[in-house]
Amino acid sequence: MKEQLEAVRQAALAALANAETGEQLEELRIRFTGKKGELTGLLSRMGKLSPQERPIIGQLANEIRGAIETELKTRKAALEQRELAHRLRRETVDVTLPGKHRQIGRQHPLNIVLDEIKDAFISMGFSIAQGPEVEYDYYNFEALNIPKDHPARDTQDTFYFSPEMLLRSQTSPVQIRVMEQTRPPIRILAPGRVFRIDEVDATHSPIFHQIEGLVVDRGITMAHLKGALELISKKLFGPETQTRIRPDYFPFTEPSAEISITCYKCGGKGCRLCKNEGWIEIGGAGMVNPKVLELCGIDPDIYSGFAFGMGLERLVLGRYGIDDIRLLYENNTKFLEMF
Ligand code: 2NL
Repeated sequence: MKEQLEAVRQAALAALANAETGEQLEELRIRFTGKKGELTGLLSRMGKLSPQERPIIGQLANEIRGAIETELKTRKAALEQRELAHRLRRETVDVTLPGKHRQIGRQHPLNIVLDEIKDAFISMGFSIAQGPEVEYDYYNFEALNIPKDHPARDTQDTFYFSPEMLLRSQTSPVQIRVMEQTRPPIRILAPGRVFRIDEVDATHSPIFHQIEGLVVDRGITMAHLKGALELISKKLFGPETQTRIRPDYFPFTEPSAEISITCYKCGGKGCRLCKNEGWIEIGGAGMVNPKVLELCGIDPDIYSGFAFGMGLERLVLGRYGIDDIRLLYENNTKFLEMF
């Protein structure tokens, strides 16, 4: 029995010395000192021993159990220590390595200018209005006093889905919808994508952006229109900028005007950009045609309004001196990084 116990001690200590993982240690613990382990197995046969031998063997068995348990603990601590050292080495941060370059996106020039315009109008009490890009012929033309046989329809080559439905060719339908649904006072800015059949070239794209504005209240006059345009022009192009309105024609406004500002390149002296005019046209405007107000359920005897429309791309091209509209849609990062 004594030899058998010693054999267990030898086997256990040798196996423990070779154990490489926590799981292996746990297996060995069960195998040698567990309830059904080798040591317990031997001790269960102690009943067969003589009364003289029993205490001696019992003491030896306890000593061996103690030795195995101590070795288990020592080995476990050593393995944990080794694992920790390993992890520390593996997770060391080399603070001398160069940082990873992350390319950060930036705002598109169309959005830079659009945000400035929105902010300027919001500061004058306007709200931003939106509407569908797929529109009814009624909202895009009819309600704007452009009847089916009106010449204005020839000049606007529109994408039609059916005789009733189309891709909006301006953002005016957004404002028609607002006028139908709200009672004055109305002060809205309607920026958005619009669509016209056009060949792509340096100055044309079938998809582009328009910004329209509308104010309807009692006593609104052309002076309010001029004031709003002056303010936005100075904010966008600098405090020296002057604004000019001259007669024009749109079916949805009466009277109608074209809007120009002093050339932001030469300041009005005349240069290549403004074709020696000193002025650059930025859009059109006018007093909302009383027929349009009436169609929207607003009494033109009580209310009047002004409206204007500008092309966003033209403003952006001029502002940054970009000579090709296609650059705005290609999303070439070398180009976009310049803003
Ligand atoms: C331009 C000219 C303009 C409007 C748009 C408008 C909208 C409603 C009623 C009356 Cl709901 N008018 N919009 C008025 C005058 C001119 O746009 O050259 N746009 C690029």
